[in-house]
Amino acid sequence: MSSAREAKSRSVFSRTVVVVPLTVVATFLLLTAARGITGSSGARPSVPVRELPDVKGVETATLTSAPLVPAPLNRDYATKVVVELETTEIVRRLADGVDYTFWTFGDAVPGKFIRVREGDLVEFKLTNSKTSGVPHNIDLHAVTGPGGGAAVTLTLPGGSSSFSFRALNPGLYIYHCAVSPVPMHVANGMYGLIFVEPKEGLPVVDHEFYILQSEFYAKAGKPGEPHTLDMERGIDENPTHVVFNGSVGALTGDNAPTVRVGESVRLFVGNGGPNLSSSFHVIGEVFDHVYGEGGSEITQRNVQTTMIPAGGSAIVEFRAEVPGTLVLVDHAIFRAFNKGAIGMIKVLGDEQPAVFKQLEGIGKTNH
Ligand SMILES: [Cu+2]
Repeated sequence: MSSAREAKSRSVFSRTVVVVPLTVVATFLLLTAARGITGSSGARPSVPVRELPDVKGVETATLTSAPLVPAPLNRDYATKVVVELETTEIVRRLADGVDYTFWTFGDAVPGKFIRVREGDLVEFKLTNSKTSGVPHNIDLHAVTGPGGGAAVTLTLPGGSSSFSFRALNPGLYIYHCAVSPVPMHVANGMYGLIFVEPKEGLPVVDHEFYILQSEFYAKAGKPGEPHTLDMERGIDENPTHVVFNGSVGALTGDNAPTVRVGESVRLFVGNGGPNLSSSFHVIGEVFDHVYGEGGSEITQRNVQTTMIPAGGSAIVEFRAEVPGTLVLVDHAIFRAFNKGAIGMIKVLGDEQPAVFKQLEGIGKTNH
């Protein structure tokens, strides 16, 4: 046999040896995957069919500006909830020496926090200030329906629109403007959070706070005029500022919320983007619970840093065990120390040396 034929023969042989086991493995994997889908009983799991509960009464939603959260609803029935929100265009401080022309929901960046209950019939009324320069609308990620509501809420300056939706899925959802060009409306500050409280409620905590990360792409105007959006920086995903609650320092110093040692804390955290994902971390704490991606279940315990995608959220819970200043950061750390993504929660109370105690050294605790 020539060396060429020998080589061909070896090649055919080795291919046979390899191909047969691969076929067996592939068949095994397919069967295993099929069993995984159908379950051991063989019945296919179903996407839930949601019952629509009876709607009793009507109430107007209480809306809050960050870092405040509306109180838990404590209702055991569904109701009709009226939500009224106005879009505006206002000039406000973004950072020291940087005023910016924000586009807002409710004169606030982030927009007002909305809290409804699973099963509620939400009647949403959007108005656009007559001082606005452009139309706005709203896409609530909690909405099951065209555009999350954006398809039916295009609202001219001085106009209004309304629609209703059922809060079918519990969880924490971003809302945002979706008028073209969408990135411009989002980059100018048009986002907020709506929480659809599970019908059984969440565990009672001592404090709930509203935290939203977003980034800005600011371009200086003419002397004396506010900064506006730099579209090129936006396209390049190169922000000038990354912030919690709409401006540099919105959650630091005198703006930092205060809790006491031993109290439990829940943070409703959103990421308005428009581009960056957040590596959300609290320096000096561990999240006892994370409701991953803002869903309605605790998906992880004992977490250091949780990823929050642009247009997404997370709920985190912890107990403040020792006094000091907790520091909220995007742990993509240049954003924190060079672009503004720092917030604080002050924990007041007695030292807890059984948990934390300085033994020796020149450092000191930060409270
Ligand atoms: Cu808009």
